[in-house]
Amino acid sequence: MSLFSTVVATTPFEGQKPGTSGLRKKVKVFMEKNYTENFVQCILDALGDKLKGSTLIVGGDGRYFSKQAINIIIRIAAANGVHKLIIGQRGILSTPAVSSLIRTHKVLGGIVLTASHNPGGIRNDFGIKFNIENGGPAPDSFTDTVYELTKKITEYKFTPDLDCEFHQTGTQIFQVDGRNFVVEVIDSSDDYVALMKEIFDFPKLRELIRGNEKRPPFQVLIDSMNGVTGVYVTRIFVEELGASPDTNVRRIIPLDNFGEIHPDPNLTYAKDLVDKVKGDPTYDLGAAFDGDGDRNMIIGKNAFFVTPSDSLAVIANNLDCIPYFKKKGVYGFARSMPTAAAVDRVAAKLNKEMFEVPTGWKYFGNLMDAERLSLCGEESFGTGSDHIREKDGIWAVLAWLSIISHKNMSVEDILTEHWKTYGRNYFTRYDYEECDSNDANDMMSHLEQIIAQPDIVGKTYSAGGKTYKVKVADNFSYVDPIDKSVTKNQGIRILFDDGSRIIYRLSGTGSSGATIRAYFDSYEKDNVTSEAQVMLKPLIAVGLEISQLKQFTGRDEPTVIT
Ligand code: VG1
Ligand code: CO
Repeated sequence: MSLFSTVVATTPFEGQKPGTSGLRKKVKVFMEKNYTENFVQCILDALGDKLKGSTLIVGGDGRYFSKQAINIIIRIAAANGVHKLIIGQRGILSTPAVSSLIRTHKVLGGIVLTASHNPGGIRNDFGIKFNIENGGPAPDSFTDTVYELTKKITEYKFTPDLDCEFHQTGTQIFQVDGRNFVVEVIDSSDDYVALMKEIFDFPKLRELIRGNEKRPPFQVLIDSMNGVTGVYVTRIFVEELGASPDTNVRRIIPLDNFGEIHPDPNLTYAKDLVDKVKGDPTYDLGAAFDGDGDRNMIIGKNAFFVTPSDSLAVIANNLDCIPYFKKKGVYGFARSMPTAAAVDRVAAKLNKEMFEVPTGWKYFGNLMDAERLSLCGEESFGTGSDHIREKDGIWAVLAWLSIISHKNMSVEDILTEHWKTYGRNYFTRYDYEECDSNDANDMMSHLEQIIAQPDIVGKTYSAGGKTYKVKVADNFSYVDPIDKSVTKNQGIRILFDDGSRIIYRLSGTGSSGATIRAYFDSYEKDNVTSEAQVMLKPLIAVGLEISQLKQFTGRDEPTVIT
């Protein structure tokens, strides 16, 4: 059947500005007439001449409104001369899987439908993100262009009669405006599973999970939190590695509202998993992922918590346990600025380059493409390597299992050994979610004034019997070593002369109000087995005093502590 596109008149929406990782708003906002259409058209317009005849990957975490959004994307893409869309079956693709598909199929990019760790369902959040040719999140220059286009859009192109199912795998060819338009629906996990099998030693991991004559099965509890990773966990952990579908995995059916939970793998929102592992001493390791599968949380026996900053450092220190790195070699390491500097110590010892970038995975891509960076992470439960250009939750768990199998040690013993070698960076993050935006902005302006004081360097602050002397106070800015692009205002930093740090920034992934993130970290050479919250108490007190957070926001306590 021959189909024809039309041009639909529209008017701009305010606020279609992508944040740290795509555009995130309430589902109801995306449902407004032309809201999603406008944004998708602007993404395609920002691709310029490369768009015509191109192929794009489309998929997401399956949250509420995904299917409607995919139908919109299909009709707009066809009308704009895109040649082919490769769509995950039922619209399901984890964020790491999209990144991998872009790379293996060598296509122009991918549209990822997710608001990641934000809750889903009709009352909650939806999101759209564009990933570029290298498989990574679009850089600021691209998203700035998209945003500018959204402010002046007057029409979008649409193929109203194009009905395309994406429930079954297979290829469909349509005639649109006299051209072939192809939709290939693919299995959501085949490509990703193949990639993981190239990176890790699956027979060895299977032996760990199943046990052998010398050691009992290593008991894991893998929690997909009703997000997209369920599909991949079933394939990899149950089918490939032989984990029990009854006792080793949980919440593995992706639900469009994530079962009304907050699919964010941290001690607050994954408390259910923490309690299960704590309550059952047979479990050796617990892991959880976020809605779109790029984040991970690792806990050991009795729910011994591994902070993401430490997880990154431990993986960096043990890359020789992973066949991929043995084959490919190891370039440098990187972390986002607020991430504690544990990995820096490993880099120094192994004589590797070390980079500190702004918050958000998009800042790692150039370094990876230039073969300067192999492994990186963020304190926000993101860990990944140059196998793709997104953080990768399942990859991180497989990396940990590889280390455990190689060293034949428990999670806690691996950490303790690491701290004894390198010392420990105590770290915590306080989130104050859904603050009033004006209050949060006022507090940030107040902090700007503090760091602008001429006598700030050398100033001392005391609490709980400890005194901290300011060494540096600034608003973090970054020059990309590869393309020299400059990113400013990435967080207020107050660094003290004993190496302790306090950082304040506003979240760029929320969909309403403002979330203040306060990060605290300090380094101890010898005292490595204390409680982080106890160790950091004086620093936190100083941080709250400097920011006057309570006076500005009225908040006594953070909503989430990690
Ligand atoms: C947060 C994290 C950041 C992460 C981003 C996307 O951003 O702090 O480290 O890269 O989420 O993660 P913000 O601006 O809210 O602090 V995901 O898993 O939501 O794509
Ligand atoms: Co995510």
